[in-house]
Amino acid sequence: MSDSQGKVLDAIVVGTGMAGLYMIKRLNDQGLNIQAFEAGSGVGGAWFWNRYPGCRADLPIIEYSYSFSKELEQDWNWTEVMAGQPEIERYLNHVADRFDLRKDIKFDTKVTDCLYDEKSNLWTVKTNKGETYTATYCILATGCLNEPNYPDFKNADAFKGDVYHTAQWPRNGVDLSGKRVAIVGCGSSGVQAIPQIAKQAKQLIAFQRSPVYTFPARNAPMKPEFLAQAKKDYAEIRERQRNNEMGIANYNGPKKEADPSKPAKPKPSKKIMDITPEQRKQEIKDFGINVLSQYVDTYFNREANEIACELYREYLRETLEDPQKADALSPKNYPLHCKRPVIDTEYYAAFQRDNVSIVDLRATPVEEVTAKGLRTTQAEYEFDVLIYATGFDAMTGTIKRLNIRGRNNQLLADKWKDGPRMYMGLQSVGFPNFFTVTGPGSPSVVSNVLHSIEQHVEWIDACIAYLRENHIKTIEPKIEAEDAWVEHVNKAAEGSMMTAPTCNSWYLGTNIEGKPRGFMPYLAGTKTYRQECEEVVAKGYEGFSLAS
Ligand code: N01
Repeated sequence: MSDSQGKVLDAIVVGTGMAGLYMIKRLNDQGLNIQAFEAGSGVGGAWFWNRYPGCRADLPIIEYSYSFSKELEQDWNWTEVMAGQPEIERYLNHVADRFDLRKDIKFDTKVTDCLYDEKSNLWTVKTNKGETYTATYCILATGCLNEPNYPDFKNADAFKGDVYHTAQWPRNGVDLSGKRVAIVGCGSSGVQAIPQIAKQAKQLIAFQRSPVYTFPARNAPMKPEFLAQAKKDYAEIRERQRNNEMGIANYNGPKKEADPSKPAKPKPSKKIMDITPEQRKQEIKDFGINVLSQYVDTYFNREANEIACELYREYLRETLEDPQKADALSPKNYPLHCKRPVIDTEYYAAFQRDNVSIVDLRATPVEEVTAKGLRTTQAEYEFDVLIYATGFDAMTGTIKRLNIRGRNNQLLADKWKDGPRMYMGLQSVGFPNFFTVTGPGSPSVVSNVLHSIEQHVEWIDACIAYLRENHIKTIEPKIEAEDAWVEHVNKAAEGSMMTAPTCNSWYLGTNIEGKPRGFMPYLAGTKTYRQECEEVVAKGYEGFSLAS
């Protein structure tokens, strides 16, 4: 059992999205003999698969880009403030070429099994191509949002038209012009896709179960002078990211000295509870609806949150001409900040168009898929194309579908049947030398995920270097450390709107039928988490067993 040359590899990397690419680069720099596998035909991970119309970053791209290469930062010229999928995919291809990473990647190859052998301390990895590889370290860089979720509709295969999922969009695109299109799901993907599809399609019906709180993205073409300044300021931007719990610098150009001759620029209040109802409305007028997402008390105080929710609904009633559409699009039964923030470009404007309608699945649920469309409890809707924007079996879906077996042949999916159990989101007891990049129990998706990816990759890379230098054969968490970490992760999420009893989300796993409810990412923040990771190392890999 070996790679094609008959050697035992040092490491195997599964997945070549943002995490996998950087992992390959770091391991190459260490001089390791590695092999990476990619199910897609190109690099990019989420940015390879999610190529639906309107797909773009939800953070300013200056901050959602690699920081590991100063030269890359200087050379790459972003064209939009919040870059779209094509540009990000181009960037990741550039990264793969620039750092010569493709030579280590097998494309169109799915890993099926990762099997640990206790006698040799090696991992055997099998692929859908019938190949078998053996390595000392196995690193999953499969991303948190990878396994598409399809609704369990009755007669799901009955529809005779074309069916797509936003997370598996065809590489050559889809021409929707003149078509009658239906989209199921109005989360981040649906919210981005709907305005773009509405412009092409003859008719668009949005089948919506839960309306979202969404805020304008404020994307714009990148101004050359802003980019030039950001390039000068990158060191400071990265430092500010490291000092922020979300990994976000909120960079807005260089800090300007206050001009004492001019009145200070007004700022919104910090807390919604500190201002009167009239002031709240005035602040929405002055700063835009986004202001509601910025009041700090709305994150933990239910009363403050409900005030913001009601103001949001009022804003919808004022924005949308059709009161029925306004009502259908109004989130009612769960708090703001429960789900991942959604940002949009002209989402509500799309619903003002005559060719766009909405079906409220809370009032009239889907009964079945038919040959011509979808039947709800109220009517049968006919269309030519059905698009699922129904999200992902997030964080654990891909990992649990792999045949990952550790000590005593234990299946990782079995160990995680009641929820993921990891130490620091990096390793799981019983699976020595097996790492996940941004695994459950790390900040990952509740932070600027690329910032978290870089931190995790660097930690894993340094850990492997340490093991090799010190002739340590295996690293694996201690059970008491793992148990304590799971408890610590649960505690960190307590009291947050993300774990409110009325909240359902993919963070909690409740979007997938039968998945146990539990908050999977670590909410204490990236700065805190980085310090905790550093402390673990400073104390000789505290919480891990190292075996020589
Ligand atoms: O998935 P979602 P997504 N019948 O789970 C509905 C990232 N992302 O792909 O809320 C009917 O948020 C579901 O309804 P409900 C980002 O992290 C980022 O949109 O479960 N409807 C919901 O409306 C994001 O959070 C960007 O009641 C069903 C929708 O489908 C994450 O990906 C862009 C249903 C799914 O929403 C996931 O976003 C896009 C059913 N059986 C995505 N099942 C950026 O901006 C599900 N739904 C970078």
